[in-house]
Amino acid sequence: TRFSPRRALLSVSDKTGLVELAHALIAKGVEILSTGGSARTLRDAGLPVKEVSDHTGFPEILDGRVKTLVPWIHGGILGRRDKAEHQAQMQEHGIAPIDLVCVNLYPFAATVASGADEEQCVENIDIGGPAMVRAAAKNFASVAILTSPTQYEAFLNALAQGGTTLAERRAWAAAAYTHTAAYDGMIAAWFTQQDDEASKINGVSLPPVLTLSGQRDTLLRYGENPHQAAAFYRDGSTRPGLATARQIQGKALSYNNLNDTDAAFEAVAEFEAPTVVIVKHANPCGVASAGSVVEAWKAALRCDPVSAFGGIVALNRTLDEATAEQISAIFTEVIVAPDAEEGAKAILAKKKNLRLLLTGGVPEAQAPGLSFRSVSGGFLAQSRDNGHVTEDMLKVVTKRQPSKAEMADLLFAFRVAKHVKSNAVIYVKDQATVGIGAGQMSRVDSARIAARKSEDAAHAAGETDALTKGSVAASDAFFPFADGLESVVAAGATAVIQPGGSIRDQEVIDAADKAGIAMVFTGMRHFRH
Ligand code: 93A
Repeated sequence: TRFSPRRALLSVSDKTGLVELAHALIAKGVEILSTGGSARTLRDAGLPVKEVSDHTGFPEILDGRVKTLVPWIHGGILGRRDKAEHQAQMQEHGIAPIDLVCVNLYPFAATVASGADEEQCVENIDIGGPAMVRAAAKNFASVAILTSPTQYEAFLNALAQGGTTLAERRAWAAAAYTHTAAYDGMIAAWFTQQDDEASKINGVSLPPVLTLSGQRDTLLRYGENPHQAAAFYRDGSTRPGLATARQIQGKALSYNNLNDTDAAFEAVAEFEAPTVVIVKHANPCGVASAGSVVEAWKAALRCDPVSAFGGIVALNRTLDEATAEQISAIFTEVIVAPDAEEGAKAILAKKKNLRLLLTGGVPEAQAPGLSFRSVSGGFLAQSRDNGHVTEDMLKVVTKRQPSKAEMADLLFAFRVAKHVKSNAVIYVKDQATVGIGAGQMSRVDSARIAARKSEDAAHAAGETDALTKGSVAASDAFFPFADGLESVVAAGATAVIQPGGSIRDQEVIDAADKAGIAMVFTGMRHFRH
């Protein structure tokens, strides 16, 4: 059964679409109640509107802190239409039913973001708005609640068809509680940031209460595996990355696609020069920087062309025609880039299944933030790994100093290591990975796997020497014993970068000196699990 409102309360901070909505309601004979600023907007547009204070006979007081927090509003929203006692009590107290509530809240987040002082932020904590939103959502049996201008069109369509359905009102109620929960979450986060000095770790304060909240955006076909369910939830972030990605073409995105795309794009964002990252199963299988994107692609692909098949490719520059041509020569699942030339788009259009995502920018590798992982009984939260090792942080611990070229490759290798699952050992030559060992329980195994993969790559390229010969090596965490170091030396590395900090550092340094290689310590570890 469809339901048409006779009385509506419009009280909005974001006045987008307000006049059009009221106009359509008035045309249907609906009485409009409204608070100060909203009423003014409607009157200015020449629409008949009744101030809430005239309706209730009670003025807006305390600088507007109490506008709608009165029984004549909340009784009108909450009274059950199907209960005679409710109807009788409403009559007795002169409470008229309100069957449409359209409210969006004081712009708390925008006020905080504008750098406003504490008093202004506090004044922008909406109390009456969420109370009405929650009340109307509770009475969804008879009341419609709209919390965003994006819902007006659907509402007006329903009205044109004779009124809103129960299913529609229930869906708006769900959106309403999601809205107020996220709103309170932001306020809680702001308060805890204000006075959480005591629980700061490394200058980052972790809130005592964390509510994960996000708007379900895309339902995905399934999760990591077909027997799992999955969706992408937006957390409101506008940082370049998945949040800003527009899909230009290709099949629908899967859970694994999104996870891998994010990993690839976060990795490519570490580099200033034109860079390409190829990811497979959340690990890079080729990373290279060069003078142009197409050269970077060729060098990245050379590292592990077998794994690159069906991979995810991320660029930190506009995708040009030459690169699009090259990438589309092999089977690729996703390409993500800040932008693409029209010619490049035309080339990819021939590959119907290939997904092209354009984001308008690259992620900020050094931005702060929190990352989460679910565990039984809750979740783990940590500040984002935004660590960025630079040359001035490095300490040369061997007799031999790295050459200038080795130094550049060492830094490159360590930035890649940050994005490879632990234990990570990476070989790099000329700003390109030539061997990546990922996700092993023993660091020696990661070193050996990387070297072996590099031999395969050399073989595929028709070269006789393993690509690791004359390379540099990075390890995401310290070598606990000399054996890991000896294995990268055996692979042909001439310089090594690692955090240092093992109780056996001296053994490892001695082994490096004995082999005549250079080694630098970063003092920063990049575990990634
Ligand atoms: O200050 S409040 O917490 N107290 C109230 O009683 C109240 N009633 C509505 N905020 C209140 N509102 C909010 O005012 C609404 O949520 C809306 O965001 C805003 C609309 O005010 P105006 O119509 O004066 O622009």
